[in-house]
Amino acid sequence: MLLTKEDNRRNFLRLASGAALCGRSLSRGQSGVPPASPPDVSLRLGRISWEVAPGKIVKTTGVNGSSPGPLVRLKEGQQVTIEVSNETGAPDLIHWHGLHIPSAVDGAMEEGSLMIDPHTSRQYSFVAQPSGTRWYHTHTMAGRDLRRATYSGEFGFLSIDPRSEPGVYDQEHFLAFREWDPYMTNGAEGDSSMNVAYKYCSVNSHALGFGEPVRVKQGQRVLFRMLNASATSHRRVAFAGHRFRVVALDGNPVAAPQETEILELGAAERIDAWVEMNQPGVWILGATNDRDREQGLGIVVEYANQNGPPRWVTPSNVRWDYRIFGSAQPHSSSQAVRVPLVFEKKWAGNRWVDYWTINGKSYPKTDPILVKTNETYRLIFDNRSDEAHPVHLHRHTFELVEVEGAATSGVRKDVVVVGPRQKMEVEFKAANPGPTLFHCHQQMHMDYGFMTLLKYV
Ligand SMILES: [Cu+2]
Repeated sequence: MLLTKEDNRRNFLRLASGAALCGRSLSRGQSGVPPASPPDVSLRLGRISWEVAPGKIVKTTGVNGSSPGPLVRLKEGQQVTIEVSNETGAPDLIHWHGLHIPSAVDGAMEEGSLMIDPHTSRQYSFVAQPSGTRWYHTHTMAGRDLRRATYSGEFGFLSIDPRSEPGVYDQEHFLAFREWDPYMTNGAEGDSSMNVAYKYCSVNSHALGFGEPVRVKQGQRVLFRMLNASATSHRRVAFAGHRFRVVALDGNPVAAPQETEILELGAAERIDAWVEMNQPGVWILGATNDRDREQGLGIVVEYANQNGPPRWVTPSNVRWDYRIFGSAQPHSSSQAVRVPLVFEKKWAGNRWVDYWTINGKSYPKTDPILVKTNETYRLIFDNRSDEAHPVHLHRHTFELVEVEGAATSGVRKDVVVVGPRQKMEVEFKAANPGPTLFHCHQQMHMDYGFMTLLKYV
């Protein structure tokens, strides 16, 4: 999806006119029933196949014939109706990730959103908020069926433009980091539990060097809106010859924008970063891990009038730390109700998938987190496992307030990676009544117990 702002607008308009046609055809034959108002956007889930890399065909399910699906571009505060039709052959539904919307349309069955039966459609109507880089994805369960859930290609960007457009960039590109053709494997280093590996990687729908490059001109400021759309993998990303200026995490502007050499994204995390194009050449923006990059996880950035093979420069080993984007001023919220959440792994046995627990219990037996409207809560994450967990809270935005004992503020997110054996604290205001899912976004962790519900009482 390498589009300039103008292209995006055109793309969105095309989408909207297609949607209107679809809405009319649906009301046909229902005499006596007033036709539903036509949706603003129509998304069709169905089988797709395409050449991700030379000679490598991926077969999966996607949206409107591709993966990622179309960019859905909305205006903050806009009332929108999105129709999703399901031609995947199995019950499905779509979650609008990072939005503050009612449980019934959030797109998680655990919250009460309805499944879309095969060969039927459903409309999701909501007010688009808050502004920022959001995304949509299927929210089904996969278990060991790696054709399902976030292993599939059923996702796309959802970008909500702020009421006041800051737009101080020359180009905007949406980049989704992805893997394809998942398969079950034994974990590494004597760990005999089952895990997931992949055959190919891509940025958007093509492997490194196979799709269209990002074409830039010297002196341009280019905004990259990046998403780790992986079901299970954590990513470190660099742009050879350049540095990123990180301006937003999970779509939310950070207190202290910073220049960085490396970006790190857990599953479902987003980073908005500018790059000043001041190193003419042909370069690779991609995974720092050589094997992942060789499998396709990267994209070529080509300056005008430059040619030759794209260059990669091995970056330093600098550590990723959310706190550099925050303010050192501690968050002043002594009123927050503390909610301790301990994450542990239960080894299930050789060639079995491990179970995950929150405070000793696996979903659906986990204890719900009870909240009162307009009170502030501090979730205290205590990861007692050796794996990182990108934990996600639906329908709310939280603020990081403590990372490994150090206070911070001004970094607002909806997914945060709690590192191995790490402690982290976040706060949020319970201001969106309705059942709310909290879970690890690593699909295999989520499917095997790492989930609970937050309930307004
Ligand atoms: Cu996890």
